[in-house]
Amino acid sequence: MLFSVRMRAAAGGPHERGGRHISGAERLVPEDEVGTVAQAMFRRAQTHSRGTADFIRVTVEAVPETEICHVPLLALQERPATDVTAGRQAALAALTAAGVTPVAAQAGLAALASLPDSMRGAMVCCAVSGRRLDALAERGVRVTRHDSCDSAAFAAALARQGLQGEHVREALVLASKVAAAPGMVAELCWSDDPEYTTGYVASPRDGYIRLPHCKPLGSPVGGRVFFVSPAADLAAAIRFWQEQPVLVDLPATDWGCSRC
Ligand code: WAQ
Ligand code: MG
Repeated sequence: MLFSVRMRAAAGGPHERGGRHISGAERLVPEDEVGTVAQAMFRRAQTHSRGTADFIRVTVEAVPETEICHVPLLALQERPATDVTAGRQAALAALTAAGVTPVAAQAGLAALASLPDSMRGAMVCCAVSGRRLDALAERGVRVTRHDSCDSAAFAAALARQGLQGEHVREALVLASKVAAAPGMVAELCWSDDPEYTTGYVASPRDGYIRLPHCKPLGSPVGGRVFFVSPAADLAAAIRFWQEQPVLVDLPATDWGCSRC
């Protein structure tokens, strides 16, 4: 049995009563790690750079191993960019290479860049027209119940590539789950943490592409856009993202996974 431990925090009351999103987190861990992980999430919500949360919900839910599906970790690469204009240009190029039309890529990027403040989830947009498809307003689609299959090996392997810190670890796992949904074409993301300006484009075709300078330093507005094929079964994809427990498998050769 594993346990989904997840957290969402807001300031000015709960999200559903208009509170401002501060922080969220997702893990899928054995029982003996639940206490430590839940406590770390609480501390993270309390000390976040987006502000002081006055609503913090930590949910713990048992997940039978038979319900868990495994998906592969996306391959990681990085593109250079020296400022926000170049970073966003690189994002558009990566989105179109992955199969999003230029008009949809432009529309999705503009929707993300013009959010008045961060959502707690992602917008789902058509990869051909760019039109928003989900009806979840400022909540968006919240991807839950996922983790890497071996957190220690994963962190160590990223550190060997010079990548430290929670942002890239969490984003690469989330993007690997997101990419595995039926009909998924590509994802665009940058953080809502004011000090973190690196974003990414991820896709089943080209993997996870890190992009420096996706937003100006100090901006508290970030988010995610999931571009899906017009032929996709949207309800099935949203069910997969929001409900399906997923462990992301590490390629055994490069990553030294002890479990798979
Ligand atoms: N499901 C759906 N959307 C989410 C989720 C989730 N579980 N978590 C966050 N988001 C959305 C939400 O709109 C947030 O405002 C936005 O994404 C940004 O979330 O390789 O830290 O957790 O170094 O701030 C990219 C790392 C880090 C790039 C992204 O996102 C790299 C990051 P954050
Ligand atoms: Mg954040």
